Amino acid sequence: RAWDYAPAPESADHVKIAPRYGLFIGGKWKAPQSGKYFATISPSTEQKLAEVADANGRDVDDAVRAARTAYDKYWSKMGGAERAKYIFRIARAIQEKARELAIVESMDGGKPIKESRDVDIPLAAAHFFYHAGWADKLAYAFQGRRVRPLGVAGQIIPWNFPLLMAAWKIAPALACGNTVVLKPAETTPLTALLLAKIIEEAELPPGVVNVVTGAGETGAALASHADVNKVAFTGSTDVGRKIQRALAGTSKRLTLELGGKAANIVFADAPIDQTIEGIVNGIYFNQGHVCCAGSRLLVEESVHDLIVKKLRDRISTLRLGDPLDKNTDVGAINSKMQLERIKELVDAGSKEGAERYSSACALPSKGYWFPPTFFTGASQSSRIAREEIFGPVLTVLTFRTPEEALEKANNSMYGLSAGIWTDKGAKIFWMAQRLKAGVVWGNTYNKFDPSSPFGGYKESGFGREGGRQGLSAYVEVG
Ligand code: TXE
Repeated sequence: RAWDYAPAPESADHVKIAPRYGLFIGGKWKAPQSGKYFATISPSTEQKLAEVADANGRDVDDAVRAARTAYDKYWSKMGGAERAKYIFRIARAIQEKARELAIVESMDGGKPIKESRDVDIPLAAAHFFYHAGWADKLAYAFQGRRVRPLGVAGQIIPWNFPLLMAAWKIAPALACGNTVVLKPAETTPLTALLLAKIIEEAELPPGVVNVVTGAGETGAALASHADVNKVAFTGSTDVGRKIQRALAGTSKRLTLELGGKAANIVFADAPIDQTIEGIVNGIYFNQGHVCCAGSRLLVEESVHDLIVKKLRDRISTLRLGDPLDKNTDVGAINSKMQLERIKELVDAGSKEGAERYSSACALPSKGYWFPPTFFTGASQSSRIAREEIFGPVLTVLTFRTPEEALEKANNSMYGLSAGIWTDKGAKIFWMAQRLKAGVVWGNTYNKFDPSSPFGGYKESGFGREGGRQGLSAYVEVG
């Protein structure tokens, strides 16, 4: 495990977060041209962690120019084996700093340390290792065809898996010979900035990776910059649409990874206790801030009451609180704004007549918190059954036949992922063939691997990240 590599700090007191971070452009740390900084706070304490540069259009311009120069001068000229060495170095450095990265991730974003420690950081390292392996095998990956990089990639990422999303974006871009300007989310910029430090220490040629921090305007300036060849975005469906509109009529390549409302489908013959764990993991992992969260539970009618009872018992044992406590199961909601969104949809659920159950855990007085919650008796057309809540809130629906389960599961504007629980393998395959979802899990949930392509159908976006398919987003094949 990546965790085992890290000799360093035991607690937040040992982690060095600088009081202020500039922009990482052309291999140097620069002050923003406007002179403006914004605070990033810990959502579990509401304390300021650091000030972070607010990049404007001119900073974005500098970053894109640096990326272009690095592309022309170094990166596009380098052989794949040489690029691989740099990417391996980044992977190793993430492992060496795993503990520090995990702590900062949990402080800045609110997620439980056992998740950042065992999932986010090791997977981020794994993503760089995996793509380092492809860097000198691109011709093979595309059956001996001529493979060329695209140029400068503008990458905009969200706040739910800050370091992991940076890895998902940067690793394939570099492996394929592109250079990068990355814009992290404004509520969770710190681990992307620590990654920039790692990249600096790994001595990548200056400008191969640039990090510009800021809010939506910074992202918009990056996406629409004339000298960016490829835009990769993970975030809300609304912003995804805005980016699509901004790019219409340009020759830029685009991949979008947007929201979801995944069906987690439980048949009566499923192994019940394993399934309960899968349901809990599906929706309460990372406070439900997961685009592929199993947020619509479809249960075969005959086991509905049993599942609901067991779920109720199980969520009353989940420990909510300090993200840095390794016994914590449910951490803080990422931001005040996200907490408001969750509350609004939960209120709508109650108003629409669904029955709400929330675990009775005490909420800390400071910070942003929401207890693990589920709704029963909701109608298929209610807001809580259709809209992405992006919080620890599950909506339970029922079905009687596999056909009905399929029809309900596919009745969504989204199509990112789905889960199936049954003791019949054939049923899993039958459903998986027919589900309109990019990822389908059988008797498990939220399992990720860099070799598995991830991405959506319908309004969950287009393009794949990970696997050989993910490389296609960063190359011209001719
Ligand atoms: O996302 P935004 P928000 C969903 C989830 C959540 C909702 C809103 O349902 O409740 O979106 O979250 C940058 N041009 N997901 O408002 O705004 C922004 O700075 C370019 C699902 O936080 O989409 C950040 O870096 N960029 C999702 C990134 O976009 C812009 C993960 C994502 O923020 C921009 C996050 C613009 N005009 C939220 N405006 C998933 N798929 O996992 C903002 N940004």
